[in-house]
Formats: sequence, C-alpha cells, structure tokens
Amino acid sequence: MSDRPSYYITTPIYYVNDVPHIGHAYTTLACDVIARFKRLDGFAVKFLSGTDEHGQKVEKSAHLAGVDPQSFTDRVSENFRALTGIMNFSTDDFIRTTEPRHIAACQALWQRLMDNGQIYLGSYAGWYAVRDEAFYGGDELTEGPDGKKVAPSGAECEWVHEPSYFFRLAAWQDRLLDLYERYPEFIAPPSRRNEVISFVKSGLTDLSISRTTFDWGVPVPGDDAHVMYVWLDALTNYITAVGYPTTEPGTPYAHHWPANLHMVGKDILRFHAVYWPAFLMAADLPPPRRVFAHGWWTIEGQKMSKSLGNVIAPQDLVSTYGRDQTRYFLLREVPFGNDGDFSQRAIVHRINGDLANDYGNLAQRVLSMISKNCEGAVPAPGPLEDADQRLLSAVHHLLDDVRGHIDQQAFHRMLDRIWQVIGDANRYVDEQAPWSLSKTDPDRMATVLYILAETLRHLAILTQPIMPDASAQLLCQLAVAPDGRQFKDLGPDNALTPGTALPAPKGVFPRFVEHAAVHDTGPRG
Ligand code: ME8
Repeated sequence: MSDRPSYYITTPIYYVNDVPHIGHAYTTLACDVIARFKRLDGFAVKFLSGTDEHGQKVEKSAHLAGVDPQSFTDRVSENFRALTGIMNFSTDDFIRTTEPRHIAACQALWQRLMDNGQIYLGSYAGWYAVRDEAFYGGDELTEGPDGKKVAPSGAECEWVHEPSYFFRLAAWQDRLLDLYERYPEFIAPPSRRNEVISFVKSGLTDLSISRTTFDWGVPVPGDDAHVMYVWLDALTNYITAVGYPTTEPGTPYAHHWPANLHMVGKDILRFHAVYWPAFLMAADLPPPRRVFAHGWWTIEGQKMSKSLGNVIAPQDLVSTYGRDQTRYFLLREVPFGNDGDFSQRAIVHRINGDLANDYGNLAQRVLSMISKNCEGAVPAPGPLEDADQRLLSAVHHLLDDVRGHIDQQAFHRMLDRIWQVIGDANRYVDEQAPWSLSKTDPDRMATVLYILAETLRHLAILTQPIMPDASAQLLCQLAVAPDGRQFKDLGPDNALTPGTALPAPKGVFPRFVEHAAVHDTGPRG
C-alpha cells in the first residue's frame, strides 16, 4: 500500500439503458480533473467509475432490445467504458454491478445491516417510478395528461404492492442531521445542503429495500424471493471497489475509505446524502467525506432528450472541436454547481478567445521568439527588474490558489485564476516588447523571454489536469522531462536551465473555423 495520502473519488455508476451523452461525460470529466490534479499533487489517487446494471429499468430495456439482461449489460456497459478513451479519462477502476465482487459486497452489507437489527420484513404499498428507480409519496405526485401519476422529476409512476424488506431509515433522522451539522462540508454546494437538511427535517420514513416482482438484481441473503432495491445495490459499489467486506488494516479499504468525494448530478443527491450515509452508519462504517451535486446541462436552451433528437454524444463534440477544447469548455463555461446551457456559439467563443487568442497566442509568441532570437535554446536571464519579479511571483503563487479552488470543486474559479496570469503574461509581453529589444538590448530580451518561458512552464504544468494533451505538448516544447511535471516541480528550484535546446515550436490551440465543423445539422441546428 502506498505511503502517500489517499484521495478516493467516484463518479455515479451510470445506468446502461442509455447511451453516454455530455451529461455523463461532464460528471466523469469533473472527477478526472480532480483525480489528475491530486496525482500531480502527490496523492495516492483512486478514481472509480462504472455502470449500474441491475433493476427494473435495465431489465425492461433488455427485453425491449430482445436480449437477456446479462448480454444486454455486457454490450451496453462497453459504451460507457469507451468514454474513457474518447474523453481521455484516467479512471483507475471501472466497476460493473453484475461482477461477483460486487454481489459479494452487497450481500455482506445486507447481512451486517440485518445483524445490526436495521432491516425488517413488511409489505410495501405505494408509488414507484421505474425511470428514477425511486419510491414516491402520493402527496409528491401530479396527474399527467393521460391520467397517469407523475413524479416531480417527470417520471411516470406505477402502484406497487408487494412484500418487502425495509431499512429503518426513520431512526437515522437525528444522526443524519447531526452529521450535516458537524461536517458542514459534507454536502456541497451550500444551496443543495440546505435542500437536503429541510428534506430530512421534514421527516423520514423507513425505506423499502427489496423487490419481489422481478429478479434482475442481487438476491437477498437467505430469501431468494427478493432481490435488493437497486439503489442499495448501486451505492454499495463505492465500497466494493475498495474490497469490502475485507476491511483489515493494510487493505485497500483501510487505505481509501472513507471516500474523499462522491461527485453526482443534482438529481441523485438525496440517495447519496441521505440514504447512503444512513446505510453506512447503520453498518458501523464511516460515511464519505463529501458529496458534491453539480447542475444540469441543457442544449441550446432545451432539455436533452431522445424524443427531441438533441442528445449530444461526447464523441461528436470531440471530433468537431477537439478533446482538450471540449474538456476546457465544459468546465469553464458554467460555474460548477449551476445548470448550464450548451451552445455552439459559446464553445466556439471559448476556443477562439480563451484558448487560441489568450493561452495559445502567449505560448506561440514566446516560443517562436525564443526559436528565432535565442538559437532555439532556453535563454539565460540577467538581473531581474520589478516587472519580472511581479510576474514570477504571480506565477509562483498560482498553485496555492488553484488548489484551494479544486478542493471546493470550483473549476471555473481555478480556470479564471490561471487565465488572470495568462492575461498578466500577455500584458507583460506587450509592455516589454521583446521584439524591439532583440535589436536594442539582446541581454534584456533574453531575460524577458526567460521569465516568459518560466511562466509558460508553470501554466502548462497547472493546466495538465484540464487539458492533458495540449499541456504535454507545451511541456515538450519547453523540453520539460515527463518526470519534471509534478506540482513539486513548480517554483524556482526546478526552473528551466538556460542553454537547453528546444524543439521547433508548433501551435497547440488552433482557431475554430466554422466550415471545419463536421456537424452542420442536428442539435445545434
Ligand atoms: O442515476 N447534465 O444513473 P444515470 C448533467 N445509476 N449531468 C447529467 C445529465 C445532464 N443533462 N444527465 C445525466 C443514475 N447526468 C444511477 C446512479 S450511483 C450509485 C447510481 C449525469 O445513468 C449526472 O451525474 O441516470 C447524473 O447524476 C447522472 O448522469 C445520472 O446517471
């Protein structure tokens, strides 16, 4: 086991009835950026994603596709695994809930809850929405145009009456409120935390945690007539992946649990911030440290849906705009936590503005001036002036600020902060005008270009989590060795060595030219 501190981060496990779209890519991307950041910052990271394969919803989709649920999930799960390559995700483990390791973990957790007196047998009569795999109280429902009952999420509900095991959720109300109180960072952002607190304060009822009317699920230990409720099964994935029920010192569980962060969409916060910590505490296991619920993407102002035909596949964005560009846009455009709207105009604006004009142009100007005027090698700096010290100091302080923003999952702030320094550096180029210095004062020009090259080195190291490919290209162009790209290499101790030969510069952020778009129909119209 590594002696570095652990950082364990998870995505939701996605239902395999859907094809992956930008909503799914967004959640995993946010986790990927944090995972990459924490690895560069010296942590032993475990980054988990996967697929949620049991339950009535997946079983129905398999029947519609005319195949048995296992073959269906084997096939469709691969679409989610493929996202890893498409989006350049650095996932360490991809869990499928149909794996034997997971079934064993679910049954062990169930047994523990049973032994602790947290489960009893009863019968459930109430409303169930298969789309959400969730139970609803009658007072939460409205009537649809066809007279059917509809949940607040828009999902159609059906009346269910069957024998069921229950989890004693109501008994956990006070201890949940105490958890939220003692660990104010447990639920983020704060507006969502308040929603959860009012929900729990309004009173919890015991939760039905087994079903008998279908069998695509984990069998309840000792009672084959029941399969576990898919959310109990699904949430357990987070401990399966660290080896539960093996929990002794020295095991992956002991190293990584409790997870540092469960990243989820706002639609599934209740399951993660209410049910999951209650299950864990009831099994004498510690709850995760934090659950962050991010917002929802719409497309050109509309909800993404198959019937509207506006579902955006990550593959299409990547092939149209580029992988790093897509990654940058998704995390820059919308304050993380808020809802956001995808529009072609907005992504093109970001690519041509922030990436091509600001970051790309800075890199291109500096690297090509060094190539032309310094014989293609890192120039040797002379005495530093105030302006040089100011820029260097801003650059040396970036990591602390950026780390603070990442720890709050404030990607937009992190990028804003980095772009402030890019702006400072571009202004410094304009003020110092190294192109004139090449004739009047070559020594001063060498100093200015050196400061700029060091600035670029810092920027490229810090943008690796967001834009791994482009940052690596920039670091290669600065001849920074792959083992010199960690955050410990930031600062003056590992500064560029004058005289190091640099490869020929090459632009890394091309402008997006409209006719290059491969999709001129479809979602963006
Ligand atoms: O809920 N905008 O799986 P799921 C942003 N299996 N994010 C979106 C989105 C959108 N328009 N659409 C989906 C499940 N998402 C359960 C989870 S975890 C133990 C079990 C993202 O396939 C967002 O993260 O319906 C949301 O929470 C998740 O996909 C839902 O994925």
